[in-house]
Amino acid sequence: SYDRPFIDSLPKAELHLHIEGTLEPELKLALARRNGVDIGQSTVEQVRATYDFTDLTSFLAVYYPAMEVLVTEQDFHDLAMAYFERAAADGVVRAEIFFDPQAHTSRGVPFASVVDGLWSAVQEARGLGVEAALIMCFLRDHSVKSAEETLATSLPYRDRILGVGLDSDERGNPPEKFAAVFDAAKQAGYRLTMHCDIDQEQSIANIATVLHRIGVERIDHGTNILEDGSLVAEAKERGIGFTCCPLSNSFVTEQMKGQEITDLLRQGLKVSVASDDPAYFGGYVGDNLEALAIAQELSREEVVQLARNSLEISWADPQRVDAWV
Ligand code: ES4
Ligand code: ZN
Repeated sequence: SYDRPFIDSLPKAELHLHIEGTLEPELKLALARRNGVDIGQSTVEQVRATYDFTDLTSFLAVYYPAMEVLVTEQDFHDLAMAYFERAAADGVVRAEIFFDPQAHTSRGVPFASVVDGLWSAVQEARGLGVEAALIMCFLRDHSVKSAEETLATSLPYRDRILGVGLDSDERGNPPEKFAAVFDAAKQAGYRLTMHCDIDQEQSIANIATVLHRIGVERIDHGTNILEDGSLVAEAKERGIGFTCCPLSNSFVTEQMKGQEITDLLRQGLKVSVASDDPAYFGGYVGDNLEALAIAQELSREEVVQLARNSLEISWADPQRVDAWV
């Protein structure tokens, strides 16, 4: 292992983690039993065997059905607490976690159950030394109307939700589809980030749109920006944050895209490493940093820079960030 105690010792932020993607097989079985949901498997090995995919489409086809075991406020609390315990062990001092309300409200789970469960875990995480926050993602392969309704439903919970993002299948669902929803979210006081997935047909056009039209502060993934030098210069000038997920990339694209992540880092962009859906992609943030460091033979200074960037591009109180870096 690549000096794992050193990696773990660095204070870091996890900024790209779908909380539903932290559902480990053991917890999935326990929740299925607790809620009387028949998931068709009864051992960890059987569940793990279903976590089998080769691209985004086959991943999402496993990912969304797995959520049927998440029913009650307590389930969302337990899911998030299990994650925060792992995060603390990885040296995560700040966790801004994504959640997908539409993946739950569309199954009849009330928005309040999701947010109340996650929020009580956010508060409990302080006792573990993890300062956490919630980012609500819209599903880009659902309608604009559904996103608008989700935004409206969220407004009474505005003080518990720090920002909004955009995830799920990017193909055919470009950022401009949600431009008006993001304008309204910004008006309501939400911070903005968006996924720009790896190797899309329109990667550069979509990255230009999120920078110029949407006005995001961060881009989730986004390493295809390297294909356009003027966008790289602009992102550097503006201090745009990038949340890159090597282990996820190796599932969804068959490559870690480690060279691209490292190029952007060495050009001075605010690149960070994160874990996306760790229960499915084989590792949490420390595992992602370790995999990238080994593959790219990163120096200790570069690993430190990745951890520092994650804190600097986080949406934590700047005084808290100064104390961590
Ligand atoms: C996701 Cl890997 C990936 N891509 C798009 N949307 C997602 N939501 C959770 N994981
Ligand atoms: Zn993601």
